[in-house]
Amino acid sequence: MAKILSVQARQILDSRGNPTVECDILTSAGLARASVPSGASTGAHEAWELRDHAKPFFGQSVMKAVENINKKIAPKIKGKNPADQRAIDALLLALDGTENKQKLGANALLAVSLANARAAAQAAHIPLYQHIKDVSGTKKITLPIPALNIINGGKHAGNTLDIQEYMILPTGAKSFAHALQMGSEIYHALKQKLTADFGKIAVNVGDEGGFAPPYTCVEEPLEAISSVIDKLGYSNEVKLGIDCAASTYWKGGKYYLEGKGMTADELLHFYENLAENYPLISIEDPFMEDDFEHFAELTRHSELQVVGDDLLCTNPRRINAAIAKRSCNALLLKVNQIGTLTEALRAAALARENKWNIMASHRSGETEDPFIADLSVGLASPLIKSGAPARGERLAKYNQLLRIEEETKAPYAGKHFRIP
Ligand code: 2PG
Ligand code: MG
Repeated sequence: MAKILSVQARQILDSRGNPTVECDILTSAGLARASVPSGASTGAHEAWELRDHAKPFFGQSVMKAVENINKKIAPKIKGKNPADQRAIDALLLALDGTENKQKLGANALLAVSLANARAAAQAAHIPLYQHIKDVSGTKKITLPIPALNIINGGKHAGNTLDIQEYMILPTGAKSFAHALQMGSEIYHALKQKLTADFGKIAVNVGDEGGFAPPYTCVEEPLEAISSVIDKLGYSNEVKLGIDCAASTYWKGGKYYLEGKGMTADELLHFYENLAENYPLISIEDPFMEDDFEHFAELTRHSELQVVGDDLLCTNPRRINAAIAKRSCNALLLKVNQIGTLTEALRAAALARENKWNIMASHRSGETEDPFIADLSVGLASPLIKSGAPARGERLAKYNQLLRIEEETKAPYAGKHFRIP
């Protein structure tokens, strides 16, 4: 039996240059390391990200969370067997003792929880995705469809687009490698089109590696991306998705798109029109984070995959509320929204039991840790989103999926993809 010999956390920087937490767990089987991502369009109901609010890094340093790991968590988990993820996570939750992880910080808890999963896999001499498959009881692993975010707006870019993410979903690819190839070709063809249309200023990128062109209208990116897909002959294989992150354009009871205020009912109509005019199959956070009712209306009235991100916050309690109200048909799974792997797996299990789709997800502030790649395979989640097919912290996940596909020859989820 492997034992945890030592736990050492430190502050590192994420892809936006902001501090975040990394944790090393040493066992007799070796060193296991994990780091924690951070969002910009964060949901109000996410677990607590502990920041120091002191002078260094303009308040963003995470030395308290680091200290919580090194001084409070480390002595309690030393000597434990990492194989029992539930027991380790239960201990972390008990040490914190608050509903939203406010005492020790969800960033502290998650760094330990994820590093522990790696330590457990190492000790068992199995890959991380295999360990996650075993812990979550997945029957058969698959390689996920990548939802590649190729145009950035909202809080992730310095342009005036209201919609945060425009994604391409190569559902008709033959394999994950083929999906990534098509995604990369579309990305580069779009770069050429944007350069031709606006000059090279338009191909600067946003936080997730997608271009941030000077479009102002919601439809323009859909038009541009569709035309590139058509030109490359991929219109049967590649569909579109958007993440509205609608809480960011909801002010005083109205939704503001392109400067015009809309009621929720008008907005619903607007989305239905988009779905009629473009090959859109997936829409995330179409309404503000507490509007379970309009989410439900869109799910009922459209054939779209309606994904709950800020609505659900990977929180089993909120997922249960959404199930009862039939608010969506897909879960965006972000481990740092909830704070431990066990709770994230519980969220995924709830989604699965209710026949929802699952999209494993990065955050806009990322590290080079590819954990979510293994997570998506171990859970056989039909989808993963990790930004554009460009920038190292985004590719860390997609490249890990290439390796896993080569190693396992597991089937690509696109073949059986359907909208619930
Ligand atoms: C989202 C995410 C990731 P952020 O809204 O889905 O793309 O953004 O991490 O800023 O919340
Ligand atoms: Mg989102």
